[in-house]
Amino acid sequence: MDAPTQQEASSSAIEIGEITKVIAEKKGCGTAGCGSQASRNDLPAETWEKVKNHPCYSEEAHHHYARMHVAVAPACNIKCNYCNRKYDCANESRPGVVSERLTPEQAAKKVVAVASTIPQMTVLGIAGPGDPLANPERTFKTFELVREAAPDLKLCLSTNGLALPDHVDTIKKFNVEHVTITINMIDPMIGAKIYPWIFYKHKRYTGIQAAKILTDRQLQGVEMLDARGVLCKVNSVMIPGINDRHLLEVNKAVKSRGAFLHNIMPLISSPEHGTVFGLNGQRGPTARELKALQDGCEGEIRMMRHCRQCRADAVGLLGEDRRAEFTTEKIVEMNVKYDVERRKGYQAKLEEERAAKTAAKPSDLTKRANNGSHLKLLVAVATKGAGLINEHFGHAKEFQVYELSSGGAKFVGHRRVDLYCQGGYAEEGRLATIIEAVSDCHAVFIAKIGGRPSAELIKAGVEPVDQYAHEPIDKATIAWFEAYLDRVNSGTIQHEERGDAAIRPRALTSAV
Ligand code: CLF
Ligand code: SF4
Repeated sequence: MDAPTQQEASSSAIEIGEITKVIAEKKGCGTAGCGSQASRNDLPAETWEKVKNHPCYSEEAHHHYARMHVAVAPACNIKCNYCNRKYDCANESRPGVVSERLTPEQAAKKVVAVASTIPQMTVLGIAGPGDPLANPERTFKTFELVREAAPDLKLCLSTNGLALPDHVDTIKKFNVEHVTITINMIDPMIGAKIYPWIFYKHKRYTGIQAAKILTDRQLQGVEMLDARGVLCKVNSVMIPGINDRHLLEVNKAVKSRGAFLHNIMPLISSPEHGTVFGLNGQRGPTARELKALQDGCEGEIRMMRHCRQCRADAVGLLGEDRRAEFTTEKIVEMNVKYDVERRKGYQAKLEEERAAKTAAKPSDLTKRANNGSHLKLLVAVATKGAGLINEHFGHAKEFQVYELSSGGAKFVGHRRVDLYCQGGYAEEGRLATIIEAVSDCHAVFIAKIGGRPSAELIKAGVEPVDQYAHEPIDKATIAWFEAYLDRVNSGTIQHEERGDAAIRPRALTSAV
């Protein structure tokens, strides 16, 4: 992605200022259970049961539980300017990736194979490669087959919402407990800049008329899901200069209609993706702009910040890519028996470990809250999952970003990076872009790091921290933050505010 121009940068500074004002008016996000970091005590028991092991609906769960998508839905009924239909639906998928299309029968076989191999895989989602509800027969047939073969899996789908009101009862019938709608606007004037056309009731609509129909159907869909007790997540693509400020209104509108969670994702646009926005130079937001908007929305509704804009055929923990283990060829050769009891046993053990970690948190947080510091800073963490600092700098495909304050360690996003180590050799050309991606952080936590990247991070003012290798992220980052405050208080170091970091579009050749 190109860096913002001076004009763009100054206009975004105004936006960040405006959004900060909104946060101040709302007195920040002090409410318990705010964000998808909600825990057992913040939610009604019935809702907690639905989200506790869904990696997208619970930030904490995404460290432990996996999801998979099956690409059974090729057609789409609308056109988004950030999508190139040669590729997958960009509403829940990065542009520039293509999935192998499956029949419902092939999909069900794949689900059984994956869930038998990965016992922490708890959710089957259908998110494309087109719109699942523009392909209702294939989508619901897949759900039917999976329901029979793997009854303990949660079912999930993601849609643009145009056809949703026609299918809400079927969604309920198949016990699909989680539905995502991508809502980028509630103002048709803005919608006309995002959607050139829709196809509705055998007719093509364009411009404001198309956007009006789409927004009415989407908001109706949110209300209908809420009335039937189906958890609704809203995804929004942040498009600077088009819908960025407007997403504050979208946030209020979906909250008032019963949406459970709001996921604001950055536009990923690059000319090589061949999308309208990619070709006309529309930029995506910077990390700082995205965070400011997410912070501004947070008092209204739980915000999701750990989305990986994954593929329509994604398999594994969020941010992990295990598709290569489950190609059609490999699945034919696999001799699997779906064992619900074994899966339950594995997950029960996982829950025990998770409960132990949660029980250990309050004393850490109480200690922090007593410190009285007003400082807030970001740190980046290299992790393979399980909530641990367990990845080497050179092997990290992404860094998870935490905001540290007297309130504790709060997950606020992630930064994708290209691998520094490839086949045992360091790719020196990549080091600068990796450091740029975490340049707004005060420290990077890693299990191990080499001399050169360590020296370059220090030169960039980012502290490499490897003394907490394989320890829990919360505990380690809080301990480091305490030591940091001591260093500031004793005058050993001076606290400095950090600038912005870029969110770069992912290279077309990247594996995840
Ligand atoms: Fe898939 Fe989406 Fe269900 Fe999750 S993804 S259909 S809710 S199971 Fe999750 Fe992937 Fe983000 Fe989607 S990280 S793109 S939000
Ligand atoms: Fe592309 Fe998805 Fe939009 Fe359809 S709904 S045009 S597949 S991004």
